[in-house]
Amino acid sequence: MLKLYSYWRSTAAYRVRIALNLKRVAYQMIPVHLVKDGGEQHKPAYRQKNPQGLVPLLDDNGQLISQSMAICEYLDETHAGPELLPTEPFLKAQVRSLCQAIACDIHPLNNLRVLQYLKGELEVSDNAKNDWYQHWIQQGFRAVEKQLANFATESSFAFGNEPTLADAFIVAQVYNARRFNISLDEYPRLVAIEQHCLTLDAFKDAQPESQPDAV
Ligand SMILES: N[C@@H](CCC(=O)N[C@@H](CS)C(=O)NCC(=O)O)C(=O)O
Repeated sequence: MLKLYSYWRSTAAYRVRIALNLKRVAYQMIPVHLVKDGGEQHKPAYRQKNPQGLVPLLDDNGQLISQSMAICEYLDETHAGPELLPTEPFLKAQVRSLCQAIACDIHPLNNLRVLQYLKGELEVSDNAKNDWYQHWIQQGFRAVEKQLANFATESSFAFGNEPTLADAFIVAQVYNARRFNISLDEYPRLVAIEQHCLTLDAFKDAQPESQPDAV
């Protein structure tokens, strides 16, 4: 059975849990506590598996895959079921473009280790750290909201009539923004997609608070 190294509050692991559920793939979840005792992701046993010291990490019968986008695409290619990346090239490019806007340009700036570095080594105040978080989320969300608006569709999903990786990445990142009390008033499309997706079991069951390691 597939194993997923995950942490309940990890935005990147949340994306993969949604993808696994959408594909209806059974998996064993192995919790990696990112905070306790300085973070299990830094322990040699985990670093051996993922030298980046980040979750998620997928173990497919001993074959290890890091990076949520790579894992999601691997799952899509190796399992039957609904396509998480559309076949039509333009639509597929739109999905990848939105996922990368989130995974490459928004999320890394607000990752745990970045916030810890700001607070620790650089000794910035809590207010300055929160300003940093808000600045990058809002700049990123404004662009993504516009990108979605430019893609005229009647669908409740980001692109096309079925959920794709774009929806998984949006739902996880909006969860993260809510956690940090970011106002979402400027992003009606992002919120509408999130609310619609969260009516579906695949998304609901992947929610952080539903995970066995949630505290
Ligand atoms: N680009 C990576 C990001 C992975 C990542 O940043 N994971 C975070 C949790 S969301 C993490 O493990 N953080 C641990 C740390 O910052 O020490 C992906 O998409 O998988």
